[in-house]
Amino acid sequence: VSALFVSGLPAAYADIVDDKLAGMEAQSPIDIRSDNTFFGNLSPLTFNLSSSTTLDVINNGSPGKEKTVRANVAAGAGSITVDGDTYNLAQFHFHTPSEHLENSHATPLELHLVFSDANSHLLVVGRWINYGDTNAALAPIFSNLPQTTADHLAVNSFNLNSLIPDNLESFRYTGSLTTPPFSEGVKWIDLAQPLDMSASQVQAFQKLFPDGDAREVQPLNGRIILTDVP
Ligand code: BO1
Ligand code: ZN
Repeated sequence: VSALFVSGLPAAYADIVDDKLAGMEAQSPIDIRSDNTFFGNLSPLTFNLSSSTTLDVINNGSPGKEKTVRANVAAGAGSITVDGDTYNLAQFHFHTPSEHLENSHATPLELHLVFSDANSHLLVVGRWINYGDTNAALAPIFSNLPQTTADHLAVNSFNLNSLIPDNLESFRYTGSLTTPPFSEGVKWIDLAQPLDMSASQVQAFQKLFPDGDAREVQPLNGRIILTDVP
């Protein structure tokens, strides 16, 4: 069925139609609510992250493309193992406001850590960012954000462990990239424990993307969200 010819389409479908993605039905981000999550024992997450990696930070602000500040990490800098599969960290980046909603509420920012396995299957670890104390680990990035797509910021020693909480409770579901080409089959692990940043750090990012760079939430279409948050 081509959604392009369906009238009265729910608003949530609008950007799928715009992007001629009719037929793709397992998209991200989503609204994670207590009434659409199922509690259970989830398989353990094993992060193996460098405490001192180099970052190449770019501003990928081209309209119609992935619009964010992205930190490319050195090869071998990090991995996650889950359900017997190991995925290597390729990059992390941010969205404002958060793309995933928590009980229909956005937070000021969301972190995405993008991992890829030997077969190029993608797994994204998401983490909500709230207003709080200055985030010292992220200060070298947020105090020197690349202002244009021509800018590169080199960070020579970044502790990737600073991005991951001790408490690894999460929400897990299968979705898509949130930017073109919106490819599906992406494993999403949204950590329940938020990260804190100061208002001025958040503001520095929002200045780069005044209209935000978050995609609207997408329909679940029968998918389930699993959680081990009590
Ligand atoms: S997101 O986390 O859903 N916002 C997201 C959006 C786009 C990508 C990744 C995550 N793009 C993909 C590219 C792949 C590349 C991978 C890692 O990023 O489509 O070709 O390997 O950089
Ligand atoms: Zn993202």
